[in-house]
Amino acid sequence: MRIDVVSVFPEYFAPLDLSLIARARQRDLLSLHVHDLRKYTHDVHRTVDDAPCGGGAGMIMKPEPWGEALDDITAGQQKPHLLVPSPAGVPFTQEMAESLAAEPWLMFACGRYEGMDQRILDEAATTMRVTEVSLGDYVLFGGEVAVLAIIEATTRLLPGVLGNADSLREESHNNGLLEAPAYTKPAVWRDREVPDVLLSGHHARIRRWRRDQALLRTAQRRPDLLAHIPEDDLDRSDREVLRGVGVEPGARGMAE
Ligand code: 6GU
Repeated sequence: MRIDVVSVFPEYFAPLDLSLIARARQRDLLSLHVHDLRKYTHDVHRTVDDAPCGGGAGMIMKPEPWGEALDDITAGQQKPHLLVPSPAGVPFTQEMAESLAAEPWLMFACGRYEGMDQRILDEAATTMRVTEVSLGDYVLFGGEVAVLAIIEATTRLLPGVLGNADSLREESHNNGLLEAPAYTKPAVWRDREVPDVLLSGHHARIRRWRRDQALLRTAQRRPDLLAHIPEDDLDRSDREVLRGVGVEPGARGMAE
């Protein structure tokens, strides 16, 4: 996979030289390039923003440097999928990470200030796929941190990037529920015990306990996720556990 990132703060992406992403780059599983938007300015002040038309607070990123940057980096036949981080985008999800991981070329355009001139996105959309994507319902200074998160979530799904492929398999097996709590040795630490069942060696019971914990956690923290579990995925014990915390399994609007 190839990834290009354009930003006025290329230094933000130093973490991509660390750890598993660095290893993926060394092994040519990932070709990653960070570009400084200011390289595509021509005035002494290297201006990338201007006041919003129609008035209002903050500054808007100017179209000219972005136009040049996108033309330069994407010159040629094939075009990348352009991702633009924005609190006004569609929510980024694991499902989107899986779909991005299957693409040959991603490009990230990091906005700063109050956003980008809309014509940058409209123009880009005439030659490439453009998706505005949000990390969640809160506001960051700019897209850089969001892009780091999206790159990490996506590249760890590329074949060969994660040392232990079982980790990925187990995640998908947790099918729409939050993970159960996890423990390691020692069995007692500061008078706190690892739950007996996890030390029992009884695999069926351990599986059941983890499933119960996943259901309880999800009901408490993310009841919205329960609404997406297909009815047929819930066995008798699952239903009992959910009823125990006042969730009526299968009722439409289980999320409420
Ligand atoms: Cl993707 N960008 C910015 N600037 N703020 C955000 C965001 C993205 N997601 C949540 N808040």
